[in-house]
Amino acid sequence: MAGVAAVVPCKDEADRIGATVAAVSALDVVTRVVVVDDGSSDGTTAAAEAAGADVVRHPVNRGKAAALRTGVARVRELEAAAGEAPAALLFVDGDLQETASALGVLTDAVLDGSADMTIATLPAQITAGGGRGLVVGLARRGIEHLTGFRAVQPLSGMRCLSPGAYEAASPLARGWGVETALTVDVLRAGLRVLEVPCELQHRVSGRDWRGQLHRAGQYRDVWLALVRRGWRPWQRG
Ligand SMILES: Nc1nc2c(ncn2[C@@H]2O[C@H](COP(=O)(O)OP(=O)(O)O)[C@@H](O)[C@H]2O)c(=O)[nH]1
Ligand SMILES: [Mg+2]
Repeated sequence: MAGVAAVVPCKDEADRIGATVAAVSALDVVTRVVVVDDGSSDGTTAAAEAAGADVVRHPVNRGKAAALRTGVARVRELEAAAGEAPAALLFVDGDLQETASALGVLTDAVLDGSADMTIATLPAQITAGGGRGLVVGLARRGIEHLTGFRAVQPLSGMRCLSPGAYEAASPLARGWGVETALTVDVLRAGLRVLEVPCELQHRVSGRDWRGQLHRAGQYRDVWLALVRRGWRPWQRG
């Protein structure tokens, strides 16, 4: 595999994206960083470009899965133009800032072929907030029911995928269902998934109305992704 290409989907991260891009770019194995600005209303695009990322912008907000798809298409386009083989993919949330430098441990197992997809598990977060685990519980139960895999942090967005794992998970599930569906689809293709502890800190959604709205949207998308893959949570057993 020809190194690692990072894809950073984000919205309204002008204050954080520069530090995130700098930290990811500094990883030895990372050959390019593509930021997808998903209809931000702040200076996210300018900040990402100033930090040296290749930026693709959605004029209107289309959700995280669409942003990832746009980012991977851009990576493949750049590789084809340069005559390079497809790199492994590193999906990175835009709000990790300097802590994104800890992502190196995610790439090792994919590059040495011992896993097809790695998922970062995060330590306790310094910032306050967070939900009451409803969405996490839903995703964990659904993934376990469909695949037998018990995920510690089923919604973690930091993942490294081999080109084959990405193909197996395509087309990606919509919106916030993308992480849950990635795990189910990669496992169902007979590929290997590994959770790897990673010293990351991100902005945690709060308990205000904005945070609750975010979690309601997450719940809907995770539920849809699981039902579309055959889980019937309303039936027992
Ligand atoms: N593509 C895309 N990314 C988003 C959107 N909203 C948030 N994000 C990004 O998704 C990541 C996680 O979002 P965040 O608000 O931190 O949620 P939390 O970590 O689940 O509490 C961050 O990198 C955000 O910039 C969106 O509408 N579209
Ligand atoms: Mg966050």
